[in-house]
Amino acid sequence: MNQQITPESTGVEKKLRILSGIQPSGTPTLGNYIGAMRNWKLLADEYDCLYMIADLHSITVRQDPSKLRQQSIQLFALLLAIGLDPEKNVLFFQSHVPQHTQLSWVLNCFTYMGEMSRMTQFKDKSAKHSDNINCGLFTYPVLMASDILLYQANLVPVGADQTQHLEICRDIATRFNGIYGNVFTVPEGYYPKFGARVMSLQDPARKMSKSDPDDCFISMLDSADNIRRKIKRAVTDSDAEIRFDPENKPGVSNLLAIQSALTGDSLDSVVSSYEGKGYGVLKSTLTDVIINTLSPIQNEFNRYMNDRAYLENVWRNGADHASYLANKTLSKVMKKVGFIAK
Ligand code: AQP
Repeated sequence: MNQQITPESTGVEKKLRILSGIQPSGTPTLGNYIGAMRNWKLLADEYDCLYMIADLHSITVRQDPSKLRQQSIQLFALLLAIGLDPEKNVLFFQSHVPQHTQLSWVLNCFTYMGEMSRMTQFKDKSAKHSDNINCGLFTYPVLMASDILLYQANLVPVGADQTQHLEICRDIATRFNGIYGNVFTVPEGYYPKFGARVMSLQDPARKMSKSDPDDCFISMLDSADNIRRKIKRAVTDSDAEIRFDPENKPGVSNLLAIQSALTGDSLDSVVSSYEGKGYGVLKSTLTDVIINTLSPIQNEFNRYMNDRAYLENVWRNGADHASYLANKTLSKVMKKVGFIAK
C-alpha cells in the first residue's frame, strides 16, 4: 500500500489515472491548497488526471443553496487559477455526471452496515453536526468509492484522514470483482511529496477546515488585510522561543510548517532564519509569504470569474469527457449485476 506507484514502475506505456476532488463547502483554505490543490498541478504531465468539485458530497452537511452555487463556481475558477490546464486535466462537477449516484446505489448493496459504522470521519462529523446525522453522511464512503471506481482510477491522493475511506473502496472493489470478475481497478493511495497537514489558526490541535469559523483559517480568496489580521491573531504560546515542536508548541510549529510548505525551504532553515527573533517577526514574514503566494492566484481567479462563458465551456466539456469514461464502467456493472440493457 505504501509503495509509490509510477507509470515507469508498472512498465506500462499508458499513463496511470488519478482521481481527486474537493468539496465546495466553503472557500478553499490554505490547508486545501497546501495539502491537495497545488500538488494536482504537478501531476498533469505524468498522469491522466480527473479533478472534480465534489458537490454531491458537500450536501451531507446542510448547505445554503445560493452560497453553494457561488462557492462551486468560485472553486471551479480556482482550479483554473492555480494553473490546472483543462486540455490536460478533466475538470468537472460531480453532480453533472449522474453515473456517480447510479453506481453508488449499486455499491451500497455490496457494502455492510458494520463497515460504515467503523468510519472515524462519520463519527467525527456526526458529533460536529449532531442535529443532522443523515444517511448520506453514513454512506459517504460508498459515494467516494463510486467516484474512484467509475473512472478505473489507479491512484488516489490521500491525506491521513482519507486512508480509511480508500481502504473501504478497495474492499468494495475486491468484493465486487470476486463475484463478477475483473470489473474495477483496485486503486492505490498516492502520497504527495509535499503533503503537509495545516492546522487551525485558533485551535492548532485540529486541522484547518473551510467550514470552521472564519478566524480559524486563511481562505485562498482572503484579502491581504484579512490575512495579516488572521495571522496576527493566530494562537501561539507564552514562551517566546521559535522552534519546531508540534507537541509542545503546536501553534508556532504550524506557522513554521506553513512557511516551509509555501517557500519550499526546509523546516530547519526556516527555524534558523528566526534565531534571536520573536513571534512578531515570524508572523509578519509569514504574512508576506502567504500574500505573495495567493495574490497571483487571486488575480487569475478574478480573470476567470469575469469570463463566465469560458468557465461554462470548460465545465461542460469536462462533464462530457467524464460521462463518457463513467458510462463505460457503469454499463459493465449494470450488465454484470443482471439489469436489462435499454
Ligand atoms: N488542513 C488541511 N491540511 C492539508 N490538507 C487538507 N485538506 C483539507 N484540509 C486540509 C485536503 O484537501 C482536499 C479536499 O478536501 P475536501 O474539501 O474534499 O474535504 P475536507 O478534507 O473535509 O476539507 P475541509 O476543508 O476540512 O472541508 P470541510 O470543512 O467541509 O469538512 C483533501 O485531499 C484533504 O485531505
